[in-house]
Amino acid sequence: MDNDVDKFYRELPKVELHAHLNGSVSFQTMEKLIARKKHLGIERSMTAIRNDQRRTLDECFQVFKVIHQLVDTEEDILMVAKDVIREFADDGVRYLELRSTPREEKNTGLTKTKYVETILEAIQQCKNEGVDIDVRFLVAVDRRNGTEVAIETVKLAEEFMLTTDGLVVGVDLSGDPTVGHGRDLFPALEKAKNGGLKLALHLSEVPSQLEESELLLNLPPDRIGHGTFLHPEVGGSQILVDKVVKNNIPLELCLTSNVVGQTVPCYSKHHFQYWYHLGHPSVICTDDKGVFCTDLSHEYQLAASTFGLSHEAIWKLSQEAIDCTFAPETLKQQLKQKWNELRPHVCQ
Ligand code: 6MZ
Repeated sequence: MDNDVDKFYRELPKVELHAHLNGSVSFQTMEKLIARKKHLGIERSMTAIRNDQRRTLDECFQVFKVIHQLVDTEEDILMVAKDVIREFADDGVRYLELRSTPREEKNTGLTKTKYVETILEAIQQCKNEGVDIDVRFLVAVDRRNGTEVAIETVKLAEEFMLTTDGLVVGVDLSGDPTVGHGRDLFPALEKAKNGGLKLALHLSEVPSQLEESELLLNLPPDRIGHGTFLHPEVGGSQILVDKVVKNNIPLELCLTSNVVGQTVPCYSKHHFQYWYHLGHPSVICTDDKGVFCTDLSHEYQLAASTFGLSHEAIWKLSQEAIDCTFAPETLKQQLKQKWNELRPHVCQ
């Protein structure tokens, strides 16, 4: 990670809305996992991509497979989730929506229910330990696994939403965008929405998903992950943009991830520019801070330096992200108050 981040961005209170748990595992945590599982022969270089390197999206997805080998017990998940939450808090993140794909591992006896329970336990433990961050959880549907798994995952999310006093707030749709089609997942996502779960969907992360994006926008989702190829200038369409704007659906934008994964050619051509200038709600996020060797302060600084944004504009961006969260209204108000209290110190 680039430690060369100005004090302003570190101290800026931040909201993180797009963070995949296993993609967010830091160097330090990875060392602990590798030491626990020496027999796997996994080296550090196989679990992260330096942010000055470039990879195909497919190569990025190979990295997740390696990380999943290292994180396959309840003990691992508890450690990883607690470390990730503490690291976001240390980086000035005051509200975090973490997402992860429930996995079962026959070898270790891990079940999907236990997987989610363990992450919720990590959130609770961090809270009890006084870590200064509010955390909510999104249950991830991996698009590669098709209709039945999607329905099963949504059921799991619904059960947890009803029993966890608001910790589970929604469902994410993610996974390799070149595999599977949204039409097969539509019924599950619709069921989630009707059941009161919020929807954060990866949309148009790669080109040629126009038809899928148009279909999924009819749900409509509550937030969009990436949305890289929605607008006409990159092969998307005005119809898609109009739908997003009409429904006021915030975008979760991850600069480093998109440039390293080469879905965007360079920082200055990132679609943040397009949506920000439309005045559309756009939230800066990390995606996979461990894999892409970044953190949220760095991403804000990157947005500022690339697009010439003042501290005032960055403050506004971070504050407006509060309204894009899936937090209840009372918590949104508390967060806004926290931002107001911190402002004189951060913007002095
Ligand atoms: C789509 C992504 C992603 O769920 O095991 N994931 N899905 N696009 C991306 N852009 C780079 N980055 C991560 O975290 C890892 C999983 O998150 C999804 C993939 O399904 C990946 O396997 P969890 O915690």
